[in-house]
Amino acid sequence: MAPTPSIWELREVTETGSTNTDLLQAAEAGEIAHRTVLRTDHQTAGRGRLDRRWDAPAGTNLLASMYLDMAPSKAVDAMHRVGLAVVEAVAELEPTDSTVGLKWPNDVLLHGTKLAGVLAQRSTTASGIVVGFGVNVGWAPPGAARVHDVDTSVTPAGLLQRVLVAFDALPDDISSAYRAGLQTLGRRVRVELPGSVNVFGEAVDVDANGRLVVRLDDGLMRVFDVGDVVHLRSAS
Ligand code: BT5
Repeated sequence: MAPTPSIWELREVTETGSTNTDLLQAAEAGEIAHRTVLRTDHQTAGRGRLDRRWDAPAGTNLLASMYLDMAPSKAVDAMHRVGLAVVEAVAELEPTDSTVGLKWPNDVLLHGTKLAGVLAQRSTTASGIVVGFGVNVGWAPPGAARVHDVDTSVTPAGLLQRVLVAFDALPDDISSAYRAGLQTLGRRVRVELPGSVNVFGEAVDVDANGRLVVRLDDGLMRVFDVGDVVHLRSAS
């Protein structure tokens, strides 16, 4: 029988390579159920997008992944849900929640700097989606934010509970919530593309597939499904 929506199967380990990799392997071995969450205190090979690294000293930050047994076409929706859940969980801590938001495609920003990253991965052999999230709680690298900047009482395990509750409280259709939380819209941006190509313009929309629509400086409208965005000054 499928678990009821409020049930998460929570697994915790002291150290591992990457919680995303672990859940992908478990999915491929048929060993996990929908809504399994793995949290660790330390990753020795934490992954970002495009094979970049995700760093955190042992015991300082929230490092977790969830396995969702849903169609691959839902991967973008699932990734957006996790980003929004982190935004909601952190906004609850702060009196001025407008300072927490998203940068396309799915970074969580606190006071304009990166607080959390989300990495969605699909197995080539198993069904379902793994969505990992790293939230800086007690430590952040230079130029990034951490939850302890606004609330020093938060623990990684406590924040995970808040994120899961916020995830379950999201509506079925999150498109308007995602757009409302996306601080990229209306901003002048630099989009850094693979191959060290940069383009400049105004981020005007997100389409139904989660792609960013940018009006480039030459007036051309272009959509991006990959790339790193840098927020420049406000476009207005
Ligand atoms: C991300 O990638 O932002 C996705 C990060 C997902 C991490 C979680 S942790 C649990 C789960 N298991 C994993 O193995 N991964 C997921 P990206 O947008 O590519 O950002 C990576 C870049 O952010 C790096 O190249 C660094 O420049 C920077 N970075 C690394 N660690 C950081 C941190 N703790 N805070 C802010 N920036 C960081």
